[in-house]
Amino acid sequence: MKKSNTLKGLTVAALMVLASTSTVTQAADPIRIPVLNWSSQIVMAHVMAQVFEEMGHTVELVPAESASRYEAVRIGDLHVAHETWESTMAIPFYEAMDKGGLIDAGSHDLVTFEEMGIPNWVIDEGLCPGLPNWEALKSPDCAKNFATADSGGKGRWLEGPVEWHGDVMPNRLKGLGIDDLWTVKFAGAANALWAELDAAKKEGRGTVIFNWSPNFTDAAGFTFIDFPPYFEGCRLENGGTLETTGCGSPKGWLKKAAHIKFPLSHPDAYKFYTKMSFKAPQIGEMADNVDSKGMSHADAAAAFIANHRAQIDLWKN
Ligand code: TMO
Repeated sequence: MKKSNTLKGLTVAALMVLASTSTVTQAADPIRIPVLNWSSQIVMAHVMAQVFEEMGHTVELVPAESASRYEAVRIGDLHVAHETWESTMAIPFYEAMDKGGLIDAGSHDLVTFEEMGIPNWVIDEGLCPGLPNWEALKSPDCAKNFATADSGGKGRWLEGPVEWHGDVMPNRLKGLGIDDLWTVKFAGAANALWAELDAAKKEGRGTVIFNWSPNFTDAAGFTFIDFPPYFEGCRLENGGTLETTGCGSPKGWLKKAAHIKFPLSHPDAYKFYTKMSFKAPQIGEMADNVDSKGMSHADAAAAFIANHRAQIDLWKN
């Protein structure tokens, strides 16, 4: 009995050393969260950072790029990829999982869509009769209402940054046989898409931009164009042909990826991460705090946490 008590005492002492060691380890090994270039992703990064700090962790917000961040998660340079959009990120996500080192930490509670579209006033003002059906874009009278100084007389589609989807949209125009009337320009960052909405409205010209849902524009009057239906492999970059690559975008999930060792290195943070599951209006709110209300990303995150404190606290337990 005495021996076992001593052992018990030793075990407790050992556990206390372990506990203090693991606290030191946490301080030395910050949780690394990627920061990309659209508002909800950045605000959610700050939400997680602020919550993890409340839990006693240190956090690093790491500038990252959309596709290559999955390899960074795989090898542990990043711990998470908290906004993984099926339509545009499923392939690098599954490739990293296949190589080993990246795990699926669950999905947010919503359906995603990423597509070219128009603000509703473009339809209301009759700048391209027949929209949102894509066939309206075959009309030269429509296309000319969407020309800009840099579009060579063609109608312009303003895509997101080229690193988001590469040639998907230029190939879409070719696949639809309307690349003689329309051309794609790439925005430098998401901000340029919202600036384009304002500029086109001021100039009274049509505009087609890449956009997504959930986003702050869900509440602001924006319509996605109806393209031929998506099917698995229709895009040129997924093995499709010129005949099929005119297909539109799929509806999809919004997943959370994690480095395989995150559950072991930061168990409580990982547990929060697996429970954290936002709904569409919450993603819209994160974006709206920045893109409509003009808050900094950190302030937008703090406001979001304050507005959803009970939910956040539930996920922390
Ligand atoms: C990945 N995004 C939401 C910008 O389309």
